[in-house]
Amino acid sequence: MSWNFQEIQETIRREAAQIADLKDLEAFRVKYLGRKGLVQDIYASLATLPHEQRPVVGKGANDLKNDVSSIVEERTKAIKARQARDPGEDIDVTTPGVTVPPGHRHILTQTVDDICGMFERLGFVVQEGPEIETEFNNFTALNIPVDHPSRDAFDTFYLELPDPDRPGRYQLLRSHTSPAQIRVMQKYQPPFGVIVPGRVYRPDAVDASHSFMFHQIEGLLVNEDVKFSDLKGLLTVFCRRFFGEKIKMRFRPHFFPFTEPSAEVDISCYICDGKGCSVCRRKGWLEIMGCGMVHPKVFVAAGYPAGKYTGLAFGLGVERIAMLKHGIQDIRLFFENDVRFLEQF
Ligand code: 2U9
Repeated sequence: MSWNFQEIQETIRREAAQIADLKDLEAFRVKYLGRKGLVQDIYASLATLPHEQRPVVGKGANDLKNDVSSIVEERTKAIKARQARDPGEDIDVTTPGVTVPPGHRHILTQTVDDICGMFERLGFVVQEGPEIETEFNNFTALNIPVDHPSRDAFDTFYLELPDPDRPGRYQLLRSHTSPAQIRVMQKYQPPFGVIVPGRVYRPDAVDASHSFMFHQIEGLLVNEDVKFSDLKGLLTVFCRRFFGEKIKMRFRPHFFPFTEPSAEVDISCYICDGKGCSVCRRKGWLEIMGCGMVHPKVFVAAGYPAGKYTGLAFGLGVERIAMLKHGIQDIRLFFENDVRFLEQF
C-alpha cells in the first residue's frame, strides 16, 4: 500500500475550507483522526511495508495527525467565538416559539383614553404638564389664597427644590392638573380647548377611597363669548356618551376658588335608575365631576387682558369614575398590580 501524502494534504486543506459549523468539524476530525480514520489506516499499513519505507510513511502519518489536530483546534475556537458574537446563526428555526400572551392597557389608562378620546372628538386637544410644579402655577394663579389650608405643608407635598422664579419658595407635587392649563394660557392665545389628564398628589392617609396619588382629567375652553350654557351642553353630551343616553343630570351650586360660578355635576344612578341603592347610598344620584366658569382673576394671573375672555372648566377624578363604572370597591386595587384584578378589564 502506498500513500500520496501531498494529495492527502491538499484534500485536507480543501475540506477544511468547507467546514461551516461544529457538526462539519467533528465529521472532519473523525474522518482523519477517528478509530477507523485515515491516520489509523496508515499506521496499520506500516507492518505491511518494506522496512526502508516505514520511517517515511510513519513521519507522514504523524505530520498528518498534527496538521488535522491543529486545524480542528483552530476552527473550534473560531466557530465558538462566532457563535458567541451572533448566537442567531445557529438557531434551530424549526423549534416552536415561546408564546407571549397579549397584554392590555391598565383599566385607568383605558378610562383616561376613553374620556380624552370623547373630548378630542369634540375638538379638544390633549395637553399634559409636569408633575413637579411651582406654588404660583398650582395655587396663586388659580386664585387659591396664601392662607388657604391646602397650601399647608401637611396638605401638599413640598419638595426640597427651590423655585427658580421665586427666591425662598419651594416647588411641589401638583395637587391638581390645573397648573398645566396655566402653562397653556401663558403660551397660547384663545380660542382653544384643552383636555389635560395626569397624576396628582395629596398627602391623604390611604384607605378604600383615598390615595396619596390619583389621576385627574381637567378641561378648559377659552374664547371671547363662552357661556354657562356651553358648559352645561358640553358636559351633558359627555355624560350621555360615557354613562349612557338614558341618564339624567343635575348641576348643584358649589364653590371652587378658580371658577365662578361653580357647580358639582351629578348623574342619576345608572344602577337603580335614581330609585336609591347601595352604590348611590340611597340618594339616587352619583357625584361625578366639578365645573364652572373660569374666575376672571385666573385669566389676569395667566397674562390675558382683563375682561376680554370667558372660559369653561371642569375636572374629574379618574379612579372615582372607573370605580363607579365598573363597581370597584377599593381604590388600592388600581395600584397593587395584581393581574387577577387587572385582567378583568
Ligand atoms: C384653570 C381654570 C379652572 C378645573 C376644575 C373642578 C372644577 C373639579 C375636582 C373633581 C374631582 C378635582 O379630582 S377631583 O378631586 N375638580 O371639581 N376642576 S373646575 O378648573 C380650572 C382649571 C384650570 C386654569
